[in-house]
Amino acid sequence: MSQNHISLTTNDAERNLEFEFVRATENAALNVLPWLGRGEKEKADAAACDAINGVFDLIDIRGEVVIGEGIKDKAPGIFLGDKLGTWKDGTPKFDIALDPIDGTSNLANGLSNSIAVMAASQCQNGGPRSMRNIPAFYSTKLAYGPAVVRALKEGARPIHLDDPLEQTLRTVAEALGKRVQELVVVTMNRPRHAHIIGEVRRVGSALRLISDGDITAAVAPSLPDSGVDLYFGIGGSPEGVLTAAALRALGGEILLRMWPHDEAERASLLEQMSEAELNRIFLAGDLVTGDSALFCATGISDSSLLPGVKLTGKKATTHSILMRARSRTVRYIRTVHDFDFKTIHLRSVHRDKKL
Ligand code: VTB
Repeated sequence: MSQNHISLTTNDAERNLEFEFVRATENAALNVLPWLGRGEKEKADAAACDAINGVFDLIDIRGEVVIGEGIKDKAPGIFLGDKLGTWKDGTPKFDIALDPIDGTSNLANGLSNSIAVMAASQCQNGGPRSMRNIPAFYSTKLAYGPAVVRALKEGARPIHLDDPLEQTLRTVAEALGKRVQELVVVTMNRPRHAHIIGEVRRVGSALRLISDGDITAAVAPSLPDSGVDLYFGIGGSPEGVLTAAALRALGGEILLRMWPHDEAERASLLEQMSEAELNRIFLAGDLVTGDSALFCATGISDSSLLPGVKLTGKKATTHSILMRARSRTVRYIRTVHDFDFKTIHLRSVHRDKKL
């Protein structure tokens, strides 16, 4: 047991409040169910945001959204700078990152791999941000699990984003005690990934192509039973920061570098930062910097991370994962909600809505 564990007390705000974050993602997952497969991305997103706000309206924290979603999809969302919680004087302060639905298109098409997801970091009033907002729309991301991290610490050949993929696959395979042909690599099915797809196939590792939702994919290699060994691809930058919060708690790693998608974006990023910063490779600890990091997600439709919501008559079962970097405790929470009694708290209705 580390000193860390011993110093935890019941006054630890992060430890007490983490369950409220799960209530929020559960509430979002339940509230978007009517939108599953209905082709209405924006309405689904709005329903998830309403439910997250609805739960936080009851919680005595001062939460500030430092990484939000919505702008990207031009959808209703919870935006950068939004406040979550009651903001009563003296209540604990958190930087919050969230993606009310990661995999909105999947959800709208009734496909698997959608989750409601949040990360938070307890911070000091007026202190520096504890989660870095990466301004590029997309980033290149490579994520692997704790066994690879250990092997690298013990002297395995370092992994670099620009290495030939075959070399990375061999390093990861060796770290995991597998043959490269036994590795499972996940990437999103996009034309921009043609070289990744081609290389993985040429080397002979198994490839799982997903349509959307790369947080589950990038967290999966850090979970023992996910069946995924490596995530590689170009996806959303905010999703990379959320992934980093999870990896801080799981001991995995992400390498992330901004990927301007055209010259105009590149020029606009270079107005905000130097070339060196644009080319910098961020690790999980650079993206989520404080010692406090919590991550939680609730499955909406089935993914490699979590089963989706199961409806049985007037009850629903949700599956969530909740973890904290300080304790590295990972909880899988299976919750049965009884709609005859359950209240779905929403901000939009000043009174609570019963299903
Ligand atoms: C990425 C990925 C997300 O949307 O942002 C993707 O990180 C958008 O990529 O998880 P495209 O522009 O190529 O469609 C998600 O898959 C879902 O928000």
